[in-house]
Amino acid sequence: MITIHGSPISPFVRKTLVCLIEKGVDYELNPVTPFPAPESHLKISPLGKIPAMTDGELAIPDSSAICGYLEKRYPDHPVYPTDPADYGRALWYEDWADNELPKATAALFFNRVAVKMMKQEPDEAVIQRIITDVQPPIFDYLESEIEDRTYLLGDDFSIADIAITCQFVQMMYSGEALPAESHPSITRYVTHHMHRDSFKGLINSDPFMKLD
Ligand SMILES: N[C@@H](CCC(=O)N[C@@H](CS)C(=O)NCC(=O)O)C(=O)O
Repeated sequence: MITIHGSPISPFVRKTLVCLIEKGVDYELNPVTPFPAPESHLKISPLGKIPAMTDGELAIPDSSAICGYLEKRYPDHPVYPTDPADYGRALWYEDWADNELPKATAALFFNRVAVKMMKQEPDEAVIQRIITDVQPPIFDYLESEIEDRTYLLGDDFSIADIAITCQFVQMMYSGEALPAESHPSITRYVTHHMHRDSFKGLINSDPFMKLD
């Protein structure tokens, strides 16, 4: 049985759970929080981050490594494109969504919500700087990539759509709405994907917002 070690409110854990659900693979969740990670978690996740995955004796940390493993292990219902060019672009979007987009999205959750879990006060100046300075260039890039598309790559839902939607869900968990006025393509695209059964079930299990 696949076990995902981490908290479901992490966008990176959510990415692995959406992959598992899309592929119809059973899993269990071992709730681990990383601030700080327990000693036992470091054995399967040397950087102390979540998620990590175990499958029997096998341990793999990092959401991208986990999703790559799941794709090879469970090739039915693929979430990575087979076309080489689309595959390369999918890896790029996944990396961008995991490393650049969070500066504009998950950073709001961290500074508004996670800090309180760590018994600290949110810094409103930091939050405003993210909204006014950090978000525009990042959102502008994504808006121009999405245009009128439903899927970033071809006609299929892929890891690119999963990784990007995960980060916007995290932003919404901070109480921030999607940028409907300034970035209508992002808003339409994220709204569409977060209503997929895989995303909706996970979102409605978390305590932050409810979808019909
Ligand atoms: N590249 C990693 C990022 C994982 C990550 O940063 N997870 C956060 C929680 S959302 C974490 O564990 N942070 C703890 C830390 O950085 O020490 C992945 O994709 O799994």
